[in-house]
Amino acid sequence: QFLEGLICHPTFVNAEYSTKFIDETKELFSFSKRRDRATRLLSFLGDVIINGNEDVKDRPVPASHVHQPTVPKYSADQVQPGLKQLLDSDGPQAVAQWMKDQKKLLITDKTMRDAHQSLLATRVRNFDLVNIAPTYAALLPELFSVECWGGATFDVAMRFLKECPWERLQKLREAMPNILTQMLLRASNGVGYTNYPDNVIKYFVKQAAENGMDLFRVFDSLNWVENMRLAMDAVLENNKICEAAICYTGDILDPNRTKYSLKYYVDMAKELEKAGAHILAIKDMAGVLKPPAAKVLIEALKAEVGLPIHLHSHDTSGIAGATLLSAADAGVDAVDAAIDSMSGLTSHPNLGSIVAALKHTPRDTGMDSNSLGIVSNYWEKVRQMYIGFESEFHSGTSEVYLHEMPGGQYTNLRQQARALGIEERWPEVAKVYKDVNDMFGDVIKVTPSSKVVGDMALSMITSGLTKEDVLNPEKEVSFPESVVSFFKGMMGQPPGGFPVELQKKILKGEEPITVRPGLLLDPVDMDETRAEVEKEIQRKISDVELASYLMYPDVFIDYAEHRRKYGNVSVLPTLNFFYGMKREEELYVDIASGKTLIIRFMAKGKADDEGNREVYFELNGQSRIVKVPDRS
Ligand code: 3PY
Ligand code: ZN
Repeated sequence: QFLEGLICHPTFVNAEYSTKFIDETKELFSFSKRRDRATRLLSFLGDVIINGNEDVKDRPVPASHVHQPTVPKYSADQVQPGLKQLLDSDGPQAVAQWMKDQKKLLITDKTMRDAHQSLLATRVRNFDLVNIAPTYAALLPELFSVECWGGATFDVAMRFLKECPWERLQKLREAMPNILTQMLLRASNGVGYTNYPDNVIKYFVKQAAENGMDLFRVFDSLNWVENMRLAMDAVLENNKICEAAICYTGDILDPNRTKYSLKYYVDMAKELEKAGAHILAIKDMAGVLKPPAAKVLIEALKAEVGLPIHLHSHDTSGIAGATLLSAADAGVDAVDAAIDSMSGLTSHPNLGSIVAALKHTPRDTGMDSNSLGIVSNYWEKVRQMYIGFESEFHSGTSEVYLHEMPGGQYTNLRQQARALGIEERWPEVAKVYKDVNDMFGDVIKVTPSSKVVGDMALSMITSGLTKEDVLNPEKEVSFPESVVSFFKGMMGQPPGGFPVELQKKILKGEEPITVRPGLLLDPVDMDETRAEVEKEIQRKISDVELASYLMYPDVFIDYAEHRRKYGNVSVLPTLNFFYGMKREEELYVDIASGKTLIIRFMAKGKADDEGNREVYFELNGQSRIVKVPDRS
């Protein structure tokens, strides 16, 4: 390739070269970079062919007819301007005002984040998200926003999918230039499970804003407004849309559940309005807001608060669609839904059905059902490739009103139960989850407080403890780390405080904190941290990589090592990423714009004395061999 590059180079062809030509013509060597990228990808594929991808081990495998779906191509002139242009030209307040001034029911599509977090253990890869994004831009410009980032996706992208969450954001932004991008930010818990120092949260929000995020839905897992302000202010400082969320739990119509009353929600909404939110979200993370309660809640909020209201729910019960329609009647401005083939169960109500239900009514969404059908067909095919991550749930369940488990946690907790060998005892897990909630003082359950409740429930079941054992001051109990941290106040203060006796038992004499945890955490020295990371991984890191490290230090280091060894594996189609290649299969891999590798898997060799096996490929027609340690 070097010679080929040399003899074809115009300077060489025109005999205009001097003795310095080879030293000064860097592009002559660029093939080695490309070859290096190719070698790393072949090593990855070879490893998956020999050893399998650990993440799908012992999971159901897609049927043989399942394939990577193709997408229709749209040109840039088919993309109409949308709300993104309004945000960029007139700012976030103009978007909020526009929401209130118009009558259609606005819809956010959750498919690219919460829906797959709730149905497929957050495993949908950059490849499948970015592929369909131009279709969204061309066919679905009426969407209010596309939630495509944040929540658990940040962690899972690096930890399991070995891909860069920031690349996801940048590529989606580029592919959907007219649609608002939306993310879920866990206030001071960022996109993690613990409280981060204030400067880390500010840095993270700035990076997200600069890399393509438009609308930040900010919530605190205990509905503690004090703990939301910092993240909200960071969004406001970056001139992006600040959507402050109230997590909904309990039942405002149940006279026996007085802790989370209508007044509680209205008061919190007023606080968030004062704190500078542009939009108010009602985040019904478990899907327990019933249709009649939605009407009462939305009417009250519309009467008492000036902000546009955005309702989020999950369809675990099977009737969340009715909740959205009831809220639409009551005047809610926007709702969350998922594309048909990714809707229902622990995901969200069906977007296409909401659109159809409201046709020829004053809240007609104006969205086109045919376009939605095209997008839904794509997701249906994508979903088939992720069958390994599907949950066991096949129907809606009214049990959700009892345990109030968030949709995003449902499938994860079940995976955890499975890893502990107690999946068979799922009904018991759900019951103990409720007991833990009662013991902990009826807490709001959403990441990370929901993890605290889930960890405690699993720990009680695996160690055979009852509620009475836990509450008995005489009985020695070993509490999970997350539970201790929660009772120390490290996730903030729950409404109504902690149950005092249990807190004493858990903290064993240690004093809890009562202030915002961020006030006690020292700021991170960014330059020093950057230098440490660069030393550890032996290369320079970008600003967004620093943000990844700050959120998940160990996960980032592992991911960086994977990337060093195997390159950017997000360019591989999903079936090949999870299941390797079939013999004689030919694969076209776009490693950069205009640069495609043609990979054909030929054969596997026998293991040598050191336990390595050769894997034979053809790369762009040339034979290539990679050596892989056989761990199978
Ligand atoms: C998350 O924090 O990831 C959630 O989806 C909470 O509902
Ligand atoms: Zn959700």
